[in-house]
Parts: sequence; C-alpha cells; structure tokens
Amino acid sequence: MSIITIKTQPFNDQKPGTSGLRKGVTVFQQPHYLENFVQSIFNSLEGLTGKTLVLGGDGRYYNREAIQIILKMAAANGVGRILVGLKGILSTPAASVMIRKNQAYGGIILSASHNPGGINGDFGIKYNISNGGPAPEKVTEAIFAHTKSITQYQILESGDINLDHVGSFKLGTMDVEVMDSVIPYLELMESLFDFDLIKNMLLNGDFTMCMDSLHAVTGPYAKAIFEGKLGAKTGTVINGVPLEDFGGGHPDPNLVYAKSLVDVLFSDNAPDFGAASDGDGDRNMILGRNFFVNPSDSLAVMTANAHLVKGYKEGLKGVARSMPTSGAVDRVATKLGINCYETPTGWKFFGNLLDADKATLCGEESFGTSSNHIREKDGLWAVLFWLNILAVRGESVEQIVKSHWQEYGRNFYSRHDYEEVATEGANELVNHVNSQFETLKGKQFGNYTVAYIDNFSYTDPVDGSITTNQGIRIVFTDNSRIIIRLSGTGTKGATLRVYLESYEPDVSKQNLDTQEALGELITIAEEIAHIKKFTRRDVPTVIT
Ligand code: VG1
Ligand code: CO
Repeated sequence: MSIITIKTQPFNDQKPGTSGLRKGVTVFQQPHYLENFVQSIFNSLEGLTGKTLVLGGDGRYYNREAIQIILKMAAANGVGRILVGLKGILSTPAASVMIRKNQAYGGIILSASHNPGGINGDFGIKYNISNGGPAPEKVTEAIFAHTKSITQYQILESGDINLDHVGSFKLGTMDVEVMDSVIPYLELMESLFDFDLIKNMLLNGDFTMCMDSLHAVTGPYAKAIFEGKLGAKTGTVINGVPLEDFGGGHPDPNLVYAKSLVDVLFSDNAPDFGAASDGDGDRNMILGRNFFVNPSDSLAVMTANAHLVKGYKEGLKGVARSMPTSGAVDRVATKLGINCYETPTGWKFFGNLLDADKATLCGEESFGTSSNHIREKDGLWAVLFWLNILAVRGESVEQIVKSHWQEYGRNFYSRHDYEEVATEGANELVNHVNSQFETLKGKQFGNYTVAYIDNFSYTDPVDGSITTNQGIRIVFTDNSRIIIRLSGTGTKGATLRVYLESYEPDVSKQNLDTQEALGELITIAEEIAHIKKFTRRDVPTVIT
C-alpha cells in the first residue's frame, strides 16, 4: 500500500451553503470533485495527524463509494483512527453522538438531507467539529479558501474496507472501526426520556402511533427504539428500510412530501400520534390525530413542557430559535424568565450557545429541534420528547397545542417555498425588495403598518463573530412579520422562502385556517415583492 499524490485543479463552485456542500450526484462523480473538497477539509485542519474522525452518511446513492474514497484519503493524510457507521450509515444526530462520545477531532457526514437522492438526485458533504456540531462559518470559509487554490491531493492505494460488519481494520497505519451507531444513540435517548412511562402508554393504553422514516436514515434507529425498546407493535415504523433513492421520494417531512403519512393521520381511524423524519434524520414532523403541529409551535410547546420530561426537569438555561422561526417560543421564555436567542438560519449558529450553556433547547421553523444533548438537530429525539409529554399529560396532541395557544396566544405561521425557480428572477426579486428599504417604513397596507425593514445580521454573543445578509425582515407595528430569503441548500436554480407570521391572542379567533388568518399578509408580500412576476409561479411549491 502506498500513498500517491494526484495533481488537480480547483473547482470554482465548492462554497459550503447553509449545511455543507450540496450538489447533484453527477457533479460529485466528476473526477477529483469529491477528492478536492475532502483534501481541502484536511488542509484546513491543524494538527490532524494521529487524531480520530467519525465518518458516515444518510445512505443515499454514492454514499458507499464516497466513504471508500474518504477512508483512503484520510489514511494518506495521517488520520490516526476513523469510526465508520455500519453499512456507511450514520444519521446526522448519531454522527454528533459518536463524535462527542469518542472525543473525536471531528467528523465527515455525507448527506444532502431533505434533498432527493438517487443517481439523478443530490449528494452532500459536511464537516463537523469536535463538539459534534456543524463547522462554524470561519471553518467553512477556510475550507472554501483551500478549494480555490488546491493543486494536489493524497490518497492511499488499497482495496476497499468491508462496511457490512462491525469490525476493526487497518488502512496503512490508520485504524478503521466499523461501528453500529444505533446502540450509543439509543442509550443516550434512554438517559433523557422516561422509557418506562412511554412504554406503558404504548402497551397498556389504547394509544397508537405511526413513525414514517421515508425510506431514509432513521429506519434502523426508529425500529430499535419504538418497536424494540418501547414495545410498539411491528409496523409502527413505516418506510423503515433506508434506500439509496429514498424510494423515489423527497425525504422531507412536511405536508407535501410526507403526504401519505398526513393522509393516515387525517383519516377516520387515525392513530393518536404520527411523526416523520428527513433524509439524514435531523428533522421531525409532529402530527396528532387530525392535527398538524407547526414546527415553531412544537418548539414552544416543548419548551413550556420541558419540566415534565426526565432529562430536562432541572429547567432550561435558555432557548434559541432561528430568525424566521415564529416568536411563539419567545413568549414561553419570557414566562419562564430565561433568555431567548435569535440566530441566522442553520444549526451551526446554535453551537456556541449550547457550548456556553446559554441555551438548552434550540429550534428552527424548518422542522428542526434539539437540545444540548448533542450539537445537531435531532428528529427522533423530538419524537421521543413529544411522546414523553403525551405520556405524562395524558391529553391529545391537539388538546396540548390548543391549551398552549389559550395560555400564550397563537402565532399564526406559514412558510411558502418556491423551489427551483430561475436564479436571475430570484435575485431580481431580492433587489426589488432591497430597493424599498427607504420607502416602506411607516407605509400602511390595509390593517398593517410597516414598523421597519432590514436585513438580519447576527453578532454571536459568545465569540463576537458577525454574520450579515441573513434574510429581509419586514416587520409591522403589531410585530407581524414577512421574511424573505433565498435557500442555501437547494442545488437547482434558486429556492425562495417567504415566511409569514401574525399573532392572535383572542382564543375565539385561534381556530381559523392558517392561510386564511395570514391572508392579508400573503397579499402584502405579493404587493411588496411581486413574487408571481419574478418567480413565474402562481402558487408556492410547498406551503407549511
Ligand atoms: C434549510 C432550512 C434550515 C436548515 C437547513 C438544513 O436551509 O431552512 O432551517 O437548517 O435547511 O437542514 P435553507 O438555506 O435551504 O433555507 V437539513 O435537515 O437539510 O440539513
Ligand atoms: Co436534515
């Protein structure tokens, strides 16, 4: 086995987005494309020699090939030990668990998360640091800088490692350990939630549930936890076998892409509880019988009920939400007398707050919630958190959310996504809105008056780093908001996200349909941004 050096040239499109580098599979399959990015990661890390890394992915097409390449490159770059997920599988939260538990130097996660997979789908790669969380901007910037000047990479000439069995191997001088991450993940969940209580609810009551893994990574974890440990009946986990193309679906747990689960929960004999997770297992959708829990509400309800949940009984240090996430959790934080931090979109911004113990729970409107138990969002953790609350309170999901609205008021909230629109039109839309920064303030639209309009920027309270240009906020005098930003995870054209929020304290008006309640704001968004004209779409692709 010898280390060889291969000459290469930079690709000019390897800037990581909201969550790592995401491109079509065929882009990653180009000669040197993956290798350049991986070498750039290694080049940007100081003192990597002899250290431990974690490696695995969401099982999508090209996962196994990429793992074999990365293993050989790691061996050639002096990495001491690599812990690889069995069959190459590591959910994003499980990767975070593995990094923390083994005090690894960092980890490489292969995932394009909620983006479709398969030969014509997407692939992705991201680097996580030693706290188990996504690399902060200064690290991704350094990686990007290396991609622009790379001239060569190192790789070991050797055969492939068998990923199908747990075991230890040598690749040159590097140790490779193929590990089953389901066990440490399950152990961590058992330490946080009252499994006996949940088991009792599943076995002795008439409580029924359905967990849809969307043929993505959480299948093995969900089966071990729900059907194994918690005794839920076989078949509780559906679409539980990870497939390279996610069965042709879009592994995004929302009302559109997880429609078959939504149909089950809105049918006559619906189970009491339904949940779904995404491609890499970090997102969650929570449903009750005939009831959808908006992710922003989910974070607020979890925060308000955390004292009922085994691992969180001591109380929360603080909470954090991404800027576009609704202010529902802020109201709970105020009542609890704890801080609520507002960060840019993307989990990497929560890491410092969690490390500094300023926040215990974090969440995003995009179906992501988690806590300080790891440094990633965690889909199955959120499902267990809800089950623990349900087991303690003995009420339905709908009752719990509605009584929450009664107490705190309801933040009507919706996100409209316009996926894969022309990049030029999307940029023109943003420019058009930007051009109104001076004129919109104080302007009246029906019942609403613009209090201010700005482009969100964030100063990290821990390290002082500043991140600008994180989305346009149009805030009205009653604190209703319209937020406009472009996605940083899409791979084709541009994806426009329009976030809408208004607050309703009057209980008698809280049962309105969300789109109806936000109707006037939707019209105002169109008036200000000319969405139809610039996107050439009459309706959004996905409405949450
Ligand atoms: C989206 C979501 C964001 C989330 C990110 C990664 O980003 O809006 O909240 O953190 O995806 O999630 P964007 O830039 O497309 O809006 V995951 O589960 O795809 O890693
Ligand atoms: Co994800």
